[in-house]
Amino acid sequence: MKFSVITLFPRIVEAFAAEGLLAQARERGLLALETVNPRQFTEDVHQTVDDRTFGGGDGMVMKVEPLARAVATLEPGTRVVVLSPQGRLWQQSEAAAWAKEGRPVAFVCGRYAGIDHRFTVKYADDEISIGDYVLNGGEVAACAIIESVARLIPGVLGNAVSAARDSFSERLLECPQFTRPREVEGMSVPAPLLSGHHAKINEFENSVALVRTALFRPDLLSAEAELQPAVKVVGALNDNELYALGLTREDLKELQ
Ligand code: 6GU
Repeated sequence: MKFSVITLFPRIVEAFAAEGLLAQARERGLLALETVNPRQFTEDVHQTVDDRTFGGGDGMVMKVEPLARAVATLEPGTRVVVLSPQGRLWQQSEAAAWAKEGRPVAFVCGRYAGIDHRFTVKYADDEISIGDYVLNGGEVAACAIIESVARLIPGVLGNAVSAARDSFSERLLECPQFTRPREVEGMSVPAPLLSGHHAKINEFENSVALVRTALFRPDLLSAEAELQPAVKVVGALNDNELYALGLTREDLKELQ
């Protein structure tokens, strides 16, 4: 799958994609990444990519023409996505759909006070945000979206099971994980995880996932979610096991 990033700061994105699983995926030909700098497509000696806003607002706005010329270099059929805090909120379900479809994507990264809206109207298929906070530009958002899609492309992750089990694929927060030793600083690995009994481990992990989601991300929980059996399973732990999960008896009481 091919990703293009149209950005005034290509080194941010190139450094990001030169490490870890993304770098490996590129070496193996599972994904391609290019950056395009709109400054290459300016025609004046100052290589101007931005200008003052009409209406007298603060800050500079990115001009249409250099961005339009950058878009003209893309492979035909590329999905053009403007990144801005005004966009639709990025979601795991969409990451999965893009990875499945495999259509090339180009991200247009705004800087300064944003992009002349006529570029978005004419050239963008989509406008996306990664959350309700403001970044200095779209580069970090492009990196986040690329990583969320790339890890769902078959072969990018070593272990195919791990993507399916992650948070949000099942629409719940994941159960925390532990390794040796069993006891550390007054916290104990919960006994059900040591039982070696798969059905029991599953029931326990699902219960913890449900309880943690109810406490920390109630917005993700459906109205039909059966919370009380999960609260009972987690409530059966001793204090040191509960501590290891970052939970208290008071947390559980709140859910009853
Ligand atoms: Cl996509 N861009 C900027 N500048 N800020 C953001 C964002 C994008 N998503 C959340 N905040």
